[in-house]
Amino acid sequence: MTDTTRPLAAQARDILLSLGIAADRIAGGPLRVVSPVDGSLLAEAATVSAGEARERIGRAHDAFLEWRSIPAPRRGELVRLLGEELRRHKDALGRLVSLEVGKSPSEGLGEVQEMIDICDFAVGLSRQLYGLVIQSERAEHKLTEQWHPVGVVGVISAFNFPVAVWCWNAALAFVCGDAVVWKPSEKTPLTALAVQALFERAASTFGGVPAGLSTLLVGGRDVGEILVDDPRVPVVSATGSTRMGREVGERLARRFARPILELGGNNASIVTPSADLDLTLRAVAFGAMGTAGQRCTTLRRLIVHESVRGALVSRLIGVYETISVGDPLTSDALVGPLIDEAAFTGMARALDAARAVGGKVHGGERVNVNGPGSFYVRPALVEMPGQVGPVIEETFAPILYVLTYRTLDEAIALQNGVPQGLSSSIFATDIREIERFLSARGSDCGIANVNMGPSGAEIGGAFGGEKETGGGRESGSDAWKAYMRRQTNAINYGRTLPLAQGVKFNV
Ligand code: UN1
Repeated sequence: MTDTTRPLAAQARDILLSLGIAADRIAGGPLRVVSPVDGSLLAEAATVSAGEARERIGRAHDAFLEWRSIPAPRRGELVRLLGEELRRHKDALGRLVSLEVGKSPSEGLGEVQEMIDICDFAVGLSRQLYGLVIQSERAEHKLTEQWHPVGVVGVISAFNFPVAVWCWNAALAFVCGDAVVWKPSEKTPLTALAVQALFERAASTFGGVPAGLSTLLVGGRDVGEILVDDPRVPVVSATGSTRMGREVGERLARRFARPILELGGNNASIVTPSADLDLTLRAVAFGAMGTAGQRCTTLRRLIVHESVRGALVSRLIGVYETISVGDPLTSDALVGPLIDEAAFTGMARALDAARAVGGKVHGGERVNVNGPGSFYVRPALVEMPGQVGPVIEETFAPILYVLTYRTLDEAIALQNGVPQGLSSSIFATDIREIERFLSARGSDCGIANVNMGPSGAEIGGAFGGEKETGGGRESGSDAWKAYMRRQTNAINYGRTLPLAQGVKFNV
């Protein structure tokens, strides 16, 4: 168990060294890793050079060439062992997530649980990478469709889910027969080092895993670009801002590589007259303020029917005024720190922009918890005159804009009237309103929930969204197909050669 009375850097170091990470990987390197909890320096991580990055991608490619021939259920065994390591080290890794990202202990552990869940899912999947048998139009012919490993999968992950999102991608990629090269956020290399160490433990228990099957590239943007541009990487899964994703997507398109993009969200909930307001209040609180508003799926817009607006907003203001903001490691505060000063500046700028167009801001001020090096805020509730100004942008901070509607059509138009399309939800007990929201004319998002907020998805469903969210799908359902290549086979088992579409070609 980690000694939680030690300074944060010592705790992080204890965890990393106990997992077998060499001390020189986390000291004296060029990448300064700061804890958002108190602004203290956690480590100075080593980074890879451009040459090393290319060499590691090459090794990952070699590993793929071997791994693709291992039977998929056997590949699943490696992922099962990874899940075992994650179970065994759940407390330590969860703690490291809290140290590096500032999540509450419960959310840090929840992130590791999400990894375990996707490992379990992938193990089952390793026996279910089903193809198809298709009826042929020709006599004594058969059409089949099968799925093959695709190659090296590049994963570029964001700070807010520093390890779970890697696992969504990697657990599927490994059972699909691919190698994985991971470029974690520059803000969170320590959790990435820890996960890579756990993978290596699983690999050594498995025995005979080709070297380089899972490869970590700690570094900056330049390293990310090398990964995105390398022709040996046919699939790149990137999570982050729309600006980053547009660049990645364009670069991948130039070389016809496959993108899996999970970019900005600007998620809304519609609160209808039939909503259960007690449940709505609790769901809105978690959706908008959980993880200090730093989830892709965070609730950012509340679209409330005029008949319930007064009652709901006054209760919400009460919750916003009293919600506990504090050190996630030493208190049981529900709202921890923002990741850094830039996040705080972005929040302040959005609130100014909201005021400038007539928004009424409740909360949003900085709270001094652990001195000037860390950035804690009281979450902001902003009553807006309409969907204008900063409301159509994603600000990665706990700001909830409140809008009012009269008809459900109007509410859905507001919900869909932003460039992003990740997640959405409706609070209602009227089945017509619920089904209308879920219908083809309803929410345009990749995720549409009922009587819960837009965040906190389970791994079993496909995760991702439309429009500027990037269109990628990760995690459950049939998201695995993006990590394989599809092959159509036409097989003639007769002695004649009938041509498709009845074409004649007699030589
Ligand atoms: C993200 O914020 O990038 O649905 C992922 C959720 C989490 C994952 C969020 N399971 O909120």
